[in-house]
Amino acid sequence: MTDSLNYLVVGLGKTGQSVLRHLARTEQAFVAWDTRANLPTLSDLKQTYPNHDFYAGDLPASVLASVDCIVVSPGVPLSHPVLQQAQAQGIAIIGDIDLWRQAINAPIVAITGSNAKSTVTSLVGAMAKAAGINVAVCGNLGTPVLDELAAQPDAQLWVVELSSFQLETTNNLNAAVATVLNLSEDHMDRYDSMAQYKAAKHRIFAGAEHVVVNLNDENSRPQDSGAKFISEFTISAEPSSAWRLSMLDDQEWLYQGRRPLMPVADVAMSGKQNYENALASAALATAVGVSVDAIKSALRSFSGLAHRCQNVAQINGVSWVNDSKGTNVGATLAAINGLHRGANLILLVGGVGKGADFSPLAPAMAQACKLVIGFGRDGASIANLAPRRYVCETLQDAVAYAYGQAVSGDVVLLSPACASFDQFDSFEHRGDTFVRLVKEL
Ligand code: UMA
Repeated sequence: MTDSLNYLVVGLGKTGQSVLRHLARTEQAFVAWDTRANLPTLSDLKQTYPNHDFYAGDLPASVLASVDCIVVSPGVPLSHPVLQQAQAQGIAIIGDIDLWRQAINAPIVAITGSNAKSTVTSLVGAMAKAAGINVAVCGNLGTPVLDELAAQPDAQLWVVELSSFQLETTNNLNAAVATVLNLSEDHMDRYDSMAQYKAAKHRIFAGAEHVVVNLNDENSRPQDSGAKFISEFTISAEPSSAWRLSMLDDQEWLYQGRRPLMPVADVAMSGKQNYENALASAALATAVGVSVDAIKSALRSFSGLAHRCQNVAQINGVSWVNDSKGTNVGATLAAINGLHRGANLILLVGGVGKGADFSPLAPAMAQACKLVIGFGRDGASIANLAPRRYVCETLQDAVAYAYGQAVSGDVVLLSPACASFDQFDSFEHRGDTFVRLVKEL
């Protein structure tokens, strides 16, 4: 299939390279550009696509004149002067999500939020799999959608995690069901305001048939989505129409409205934030016809994702927990609230703060943490908000100091509230380093 457009692919990381593969597979014309002058993959890319032009660093002014459509990677801000100029010239700007959307017909479960979106995406995928559905699970959590399309052209259902960056360039997603799980400050180095960040997230509702709303976060509700169906979830017992948590025979249960689903003790993941994730996932899966039995079976076996409140080790009665994916204030708050029993946490924070306001962490740190250890670029500015604190350079220093301070019953929690790029390649690299340091203790 060829639509005779001439594409400019901007950003040549995971997404950009998946776009190149897709355009090559579908025999479309493209040139490609990365703003990084010393792009290490440039010569490999030129070899793989010898008939296409590649640019690194500055883009020659003549290139835009021959381009019909620009496919932008999520990490490239639309405020980039070249993209602004392209917009002024009327050149269409899209992302990989639009290209993928044009190529598929199967229903989409679309998930965004500031936190827990990878867990919910994976859990909904596990529920669909348990129902015997041929499901594709991809997006911001790892595999670019166009790579997954190549791997699973016959998928019967798409469960996709979308970031605000991806949603900025996504038009008319028309999902079968869509949700904004929650909203808290993140990426304030990219957005001028929370309103702008929220507006990007809410693009997920465009054309959605069904929306799933978090009753504990008003920012989760679409303004006027035009959706035919709305499901609601809450970690409270009311209202009785919602997916909710309530008591039954002295035990806490997940409820679908008035119908008891299963005791939380049978859910493989623990912690209140994970029961909330279970309710959101069940609501989403139900919206696309997944059976109650399949939902329950997945909840009994899905034990969570690496780097998200993952139990790493128990040493002399001290639990060590890796929440390296806690890259913003909301995620770290959820981890603190889910894990503390009194003031038994030793919290490790720091890295690249992305311009965030850390003050919402102060009450939780005062109440739940016996000690807050700051490391990396912005570690001190977070630790200084805590009454009991220690500031050091590296994660290694932080782990060693925590080891010296912890006593039986304590939980040492790495939940940095920051991105990792000052000292690590990625949150996975940071989490893996933490796991290695803990194993070496
Ligand atoms: N680049 C430019 N100019 C710029 C910025 C970047 O040319 O101004 C180039 C870089 O030099 C690099 C490439 O773009 O070569 C990187 O592209 P990218 O930053 O869009 O990242 P990808 O490798 O394509 O990965 C993206 C997501 N990353 C971001 O949104 C920053 C990945 O999410 C996602 O897994 C992947 O697509 C597949 O869909 C990561 C992430 O941190 C996990 N997401 C953020 C989050 O979850 O908070 C949004």
